[in-house]
Amino acid sequence: PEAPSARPGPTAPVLPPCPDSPPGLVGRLLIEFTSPMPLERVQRENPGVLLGGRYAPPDCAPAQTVAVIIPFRHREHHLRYWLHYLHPILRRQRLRYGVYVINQHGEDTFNRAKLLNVGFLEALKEDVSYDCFIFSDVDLVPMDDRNLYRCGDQPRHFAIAMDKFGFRLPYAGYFGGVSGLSKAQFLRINGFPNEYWGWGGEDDDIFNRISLTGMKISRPDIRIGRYRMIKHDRDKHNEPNPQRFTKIQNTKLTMKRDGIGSVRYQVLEVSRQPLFTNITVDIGRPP
Ligand code: UD2
Ligand code: MN
Repeated sequence: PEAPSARPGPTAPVLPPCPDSPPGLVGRLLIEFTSPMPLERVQRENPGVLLGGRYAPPDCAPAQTVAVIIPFRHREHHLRYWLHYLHPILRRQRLRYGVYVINQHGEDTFNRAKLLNVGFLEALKEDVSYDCFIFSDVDLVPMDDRNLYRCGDQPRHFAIAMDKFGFRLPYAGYFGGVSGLSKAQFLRINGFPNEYWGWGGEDDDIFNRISLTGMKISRPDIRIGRYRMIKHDRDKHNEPNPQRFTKIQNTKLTMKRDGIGSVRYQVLEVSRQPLFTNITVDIGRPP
């Protein structure tokens, strides 16, 4: 007798695990920011992305679920380029991911690291299964899709060779731009500092937290970790923070009390857009 033919059952099919090195990557990419990028076009070109900027590969099960967190205020034209370039890259990388734009409400001094802390907590409220967090400036686009946006056994620094720094690491302890930590790694350093208002220093404080807890930064090959930054002037209300030099001397003392365990904020709006989730938040102002 013939074996009964396989019929689709009531449950979803079990997908095979996604391969460690995704097939279908293209390597070096041409990245340019010349003509403006209409959001309608980006939406049209990314039909597989679900409401809120969620995506999962149709053909395999990824090992991790990645929340991409973007600190944001008044950079809509940068965000459109970011979405245009990153969605196809993340899709080719076979990631299960969501994109969260953490938009600082009001015109008080900008606070990048505090917004990233908010992003960590709010992404987990959207989906408890996030176990990898990629923190990305809105103006940074990778020039090579082999730079995989996943977490590993050490915190990862992705943006190591930027055009604005001549495609070199500006200094050994540099951790700015785009970085990634697993949930466990993030909690181990008590998250990021909330007390860096204005430009600078917060990335060095995060580097200190990682070193002080005995972890080591992992980085891609210098030929792969290449980035373009969209050229911009310094924003209003994000002046260089004059306290940054003394603050980064004191990470060891401050990291226990200032971090994910002490972040206070108020969510004003969560709005699920076609290509990202926008979370507008009141994070207060410097004391
Ligand atoms: C560098 C680092 C950045 C951070 C910063 C110091 C690079 C490529 N990046 O960026 O990671 O450490 O120095 O704080 O070296 N933003 C807004 N609206 C604003 C201000 C900032 O959306 O009004 C966001 C946006 O995502 C931006 C990011 O904050 O990309 C960093 O600010 P920036 O681009 O002005 O600073 P930059 O390029 O010197
Ligand atoms: Mn920038």
